Amino acid sequence: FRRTLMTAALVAGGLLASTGALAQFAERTIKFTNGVNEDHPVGVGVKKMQEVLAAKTGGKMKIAAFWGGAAGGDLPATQALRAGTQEMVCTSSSPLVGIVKELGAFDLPFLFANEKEADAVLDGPAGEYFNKKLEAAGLVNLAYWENGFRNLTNSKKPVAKAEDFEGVKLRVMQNNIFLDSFKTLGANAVPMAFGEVFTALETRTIDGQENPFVTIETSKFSEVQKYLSVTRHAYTPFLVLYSKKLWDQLNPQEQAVLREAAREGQKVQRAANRALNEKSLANLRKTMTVNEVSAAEQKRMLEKVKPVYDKNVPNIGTEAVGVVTDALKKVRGG
Ligand code: TK8
Repeated sequence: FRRTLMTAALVAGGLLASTGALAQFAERTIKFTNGVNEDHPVGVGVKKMQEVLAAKTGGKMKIAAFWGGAAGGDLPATQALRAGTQEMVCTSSSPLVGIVKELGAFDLPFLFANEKEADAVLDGPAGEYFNKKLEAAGLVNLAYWENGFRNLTNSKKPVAKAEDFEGVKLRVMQNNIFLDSFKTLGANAVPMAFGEVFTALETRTIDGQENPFVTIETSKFSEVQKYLSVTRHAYTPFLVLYSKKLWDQLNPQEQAVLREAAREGQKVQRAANRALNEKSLANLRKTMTVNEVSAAEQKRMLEKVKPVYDKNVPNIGTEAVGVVTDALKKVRGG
């Protein structure tokens, strides 16, 4: 009997403690937008965030997610975050170079060789360096998630060597380094928001685009593209951003639980993305003509875009590029 009483007292105490803790959280519905569809692994990451928030705040903090660009593109959403009219966006780093020029470091072609390098750079002090720059621009980066290594699709021909870019009208992100890179490779590169890409491909306004396998599949570009060339020319991370203006209105407990949720989300999002990568490629093979680009040809492409480095590194900032290349040296054991 004493034991039961004690247990009851402990349970009551625990409940009280957790009710007390819950009082720290206000009822909030956080608007989260992004350009990919819900079946992209970003969906897995957001679901995890929702679960963590539900468990830790007793359902008080919620995320309302909008998919497929239904609530607008990444760049306007990011501006809404800066203005304090929207809480969250998951966006590629690339369209944000007009806001934080240092992010251009991630757009330099053939910078990362594999996911291990990307994780080491992004989750270490280098990632922190960019987080500080983002914060100064009104954006709190809760975590780096993964879009993946980018590959080329087009409706005209297999691209196996640098010369094959000639005559391909290619959508690039709204990013001067991508624009320069693909122009230098010989393509007719046109900047365009992600939300316009499917229709532009379908109507043949453009011949091609470049994105990771999983994004190509989940955004259904494979339905309107014939050739997939495995170039792996860039790894542009996803940023999971929160409006600094609105962040500053949260209390430390709310901030901590959001950071935790984004980190938990990162684990499952990256794992899902990597598990899906090969599966997506296999699915794309069913309808597309796939060619691998040899290491030697990737190297020739890199040599051809060398002037893009020379021209853009000063604009990005030698400090920012140095932060990334130093971190890369470290992970490469140099
Ligand atoms: C999704 C975008 C997209 C990006 C692009 O919102 O624009 O090509 O790679 O995946 O962030």
